[in-house]
Amino acid sequence: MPKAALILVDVQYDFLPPDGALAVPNGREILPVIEGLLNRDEWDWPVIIASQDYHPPKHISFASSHPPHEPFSKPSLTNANGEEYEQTLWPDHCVQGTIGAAIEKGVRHQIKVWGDRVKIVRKGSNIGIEAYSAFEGYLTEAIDPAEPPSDHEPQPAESPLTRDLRDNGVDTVVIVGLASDFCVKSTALSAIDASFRTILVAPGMRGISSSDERDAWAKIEGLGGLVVGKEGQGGWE
Ligand code: VGL
Ligand code: ZN
Repeated sequence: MPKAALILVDVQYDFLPPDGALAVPNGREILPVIEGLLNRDEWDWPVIIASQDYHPPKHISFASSHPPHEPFSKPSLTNANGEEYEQTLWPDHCVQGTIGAAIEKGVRHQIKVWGDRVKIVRKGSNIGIEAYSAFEGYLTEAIDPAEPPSDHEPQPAESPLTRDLRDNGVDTVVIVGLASDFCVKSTALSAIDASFRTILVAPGMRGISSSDERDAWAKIEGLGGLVVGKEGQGGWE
């Protein structure tokens, strides 16, 4: 029997309309899909991971940290090793300790029912490093947005999430969340790279750009991942 973990990527107020700082179009439409996946009578997840984009103020991905660059521009920046790379700049979002960084309340309440099967993964907490994938984050028990920010350690070579999933005998991950073209995509690519059987539930995600969402799905499928429920095909249950 496959043992599948559910990964809820960044279902946080700043990615949700109407008020999110980086609201993903139609992002709220994923909430009932997630509610269905969290229905204990139908599913029995041994592990549920909820990731949280969790930036300090003045994070490197914020346009406000690079005047005069504007949000959604893609300037080339220089990393700590002196190499140039392209960084998409965002409005300030998911700042540690703010409501925008909090996981949406309904999801928070629904996952609580699963007790210690649930773990939170926080990422993007290093001020100088962008981190889209949940596999780049660190595990925490904290779920309340009022929790003080954690001053996390540098990451070990193996992703803490990979290790935790393997320790729990997980071989398959089912991924939903926001945004399909950034953090969901990156999380799926990490999962494939770490040899997990990787399944994306299309109705449970939305992209910042729907054409980029399509490209992301094609890339993931090309690497052996599965995207179920595209174009209202249904049948993913
Ligand atoms: C995300 C842009 C910046 C995401 C996070 O969750 O997809 N996108 N930070
Ligand atoms: Zn971010």
